[in-house]
Amino acid sequence: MEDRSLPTGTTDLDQMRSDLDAYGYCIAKDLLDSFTVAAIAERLAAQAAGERAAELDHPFPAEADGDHINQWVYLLHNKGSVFHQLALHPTARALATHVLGVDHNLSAMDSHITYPGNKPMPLHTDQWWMPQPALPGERHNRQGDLIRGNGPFGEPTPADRAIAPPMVLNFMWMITDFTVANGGTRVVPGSHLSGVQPTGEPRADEVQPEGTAGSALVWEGRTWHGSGANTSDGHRLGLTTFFCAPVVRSLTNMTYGTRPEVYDELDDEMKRLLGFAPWNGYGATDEPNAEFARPAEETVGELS
Ligand SMILES: O=C(O)CCC(=O)C(=O)O
Repeated sequence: MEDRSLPTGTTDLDQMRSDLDAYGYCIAKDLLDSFTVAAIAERLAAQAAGERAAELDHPFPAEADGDHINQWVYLLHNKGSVFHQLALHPTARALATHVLGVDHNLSAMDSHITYPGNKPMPLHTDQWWMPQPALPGERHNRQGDLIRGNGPFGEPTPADRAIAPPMVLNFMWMITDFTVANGGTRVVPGSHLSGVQPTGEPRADEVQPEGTAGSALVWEGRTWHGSGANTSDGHRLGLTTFFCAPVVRSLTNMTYGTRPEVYDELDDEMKRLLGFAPWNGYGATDEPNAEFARPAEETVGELS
């Protein structure tokens, strides 16, 4: 029987915020109209097919060892201006602001396409790299020594000591319907408050929220999650606008990876999201207070 106390699809922003706070995820319903969904689906499917045909496709997400079936399409902002509206969408930005603060960046904008016969992803969090808080006198974890998949492990129940805050937010757009059958994302409700990492194994307490194309499943960086097995006869188009706090290194190298002809067409807000604007001096090139970092060819080189 459906647990009515868990988040269900909503168009109410306050409900989304409170679901994120209480459960670590929410379902934002009906954000895109059917014409927009169709335009995005068409561009994405064509891009994915093109990358497969050119043998430039990426079947191996870091979290899903040995999955030769699913496909990731990276750096979508280079692959069609139709995708930009997703990163700039007011609901995505409002929830990124709720969790990360007014200043946040786009860490990645990728698609994860689950095809029939795939393997489900092991449960993981998107901020396995975040050190645990340490009490005075306790030895801290050195951030640069942390390794994906190395824990600390535990149960997804509320911690009895301080835990780290969320530093990233994953906004997974459903470009097709997300169903249990086609590999919709699994999440473990409440796991964001545990302060520990999942071992990767499936769990009895995971849930797999379903939603219609044009909606989004949103989870914060500490929430245990992973994609599902696609047992259907169709593909699932998922598109993630993944946001991070401004001092966090982005998952995809957005500034180096932005194609010059795409950069020339970006508006200032998209440039800021992609990390071209310094944040309190971080991310600057030669002028910490410049509105936007200057590209290498405009910076000062060796002088005498
Ligand atoms: O594709 C999915 O359903 C989940 C993707 C995921 O786990 C991730 O982006 O971290």
